[in-house]
Amino acid sequence: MFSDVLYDICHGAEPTVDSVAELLSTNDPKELEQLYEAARSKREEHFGNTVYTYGFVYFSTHCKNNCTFCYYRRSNKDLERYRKSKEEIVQLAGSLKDAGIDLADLTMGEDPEMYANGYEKLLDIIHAVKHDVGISVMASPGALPSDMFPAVKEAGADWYACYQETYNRELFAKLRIEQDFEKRLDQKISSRKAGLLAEDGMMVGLGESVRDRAEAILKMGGLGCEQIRTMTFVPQEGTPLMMSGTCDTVEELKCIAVMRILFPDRLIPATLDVEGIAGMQTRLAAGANVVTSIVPPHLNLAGVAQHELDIENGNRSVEHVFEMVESMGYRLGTAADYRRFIQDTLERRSLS
Ligand code: SAM
Ligand code: MD0
Ligand code: SF4
Repeated sequence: MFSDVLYDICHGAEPTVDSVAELLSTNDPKELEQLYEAARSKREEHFGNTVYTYGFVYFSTHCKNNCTFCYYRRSNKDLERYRKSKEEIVQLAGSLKDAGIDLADLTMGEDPEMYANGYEKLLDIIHAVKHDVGISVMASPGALPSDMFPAVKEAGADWYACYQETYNRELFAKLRIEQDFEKRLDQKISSRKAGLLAEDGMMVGLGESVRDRAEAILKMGGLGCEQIRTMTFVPQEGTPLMMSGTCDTVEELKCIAVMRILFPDRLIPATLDVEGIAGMQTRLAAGANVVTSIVPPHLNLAGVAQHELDIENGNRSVEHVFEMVESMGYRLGTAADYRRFIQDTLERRSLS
């Protein structure tokens, strides 16, 4: 029974793929509300009503990979790609910091130009944003050789993000074609060994089963990743999966809630990159505690899953997001709070 399983898991029973799948399978409105309520109460215990905010800086949309779900895959010739200069990136990150954003997520496709000469440009950009701007930094540059992580840390990154998308190896092979499951998995382990915090993520709506979702949640949390996420797949023009149907975002909300209940002390994003600003409230109500993919308007920056939605109209702007978060009764965590969270998390990790 759903409510027994929920009660047991909330009170410390060891979760299994079966019990997690049971929680993810409900569509009963009353049970869904119980699930979200339980997630909110776990969040409250660990984070109070504080919500952190991340700015998204997609600084190069060039990519050598060909992931079937992604708009920026190399075979998609329908888009104009861009690559921002270090100066532009520093300026962008500076404006995010001045506006009160807690972290700059420096994201790129697997751009060979950034990888050249021992990842020189990438490291230089991370260094400049951390040291010239002074904002917390997440690096999302794709899969790196494992001996690069000390250099990424040294350059000034706090986080390294690399999403497995699924822990079903057959499905992985169809999505992240020509990429190595083990190598991507090891990114989380090697980056944490080098002293970085790590983020893992799963996509929902790409043909995975409910058990696959349960397994991914258990794996991502089990690796110790300090931030875990889920995003609903948004079909992209010019890609092989363009015509695939869309998945109801309630599936993503259930995953958010279950992640929060199982791993209450982790950061969990409410992304603006799937449903824009309209989707923020439901994700926070399901237990998320970080708003990600805030993108300033008029700077020609793209999102990933929604490359345009709510950007130019300013709905993904800092001001708009802050106003809405506060009107929902949350407290915006300051950059100093956020740095303390990072510090405390690293200290706790070195003690354990
Ligand atoms: N290129 C790097 C990589 O793949 O690791 C970093 C950025 S990648 C663009 C960020 C993530 O966005 C992917 O790992 C995937 O989870 C998500 N994403 C990409 N396309 C998506 C889509 N169409 N719908 C939903 N999420 C998507
Ligand atoms: C987001 N669009 O936060 C971004 C992206 C990459 N680290 C994150 C998927 O939703
Ligand atoms: Fe490239 Fe990342 Fe898109 Fe894959 S998900 S095609 S690696 S930008």
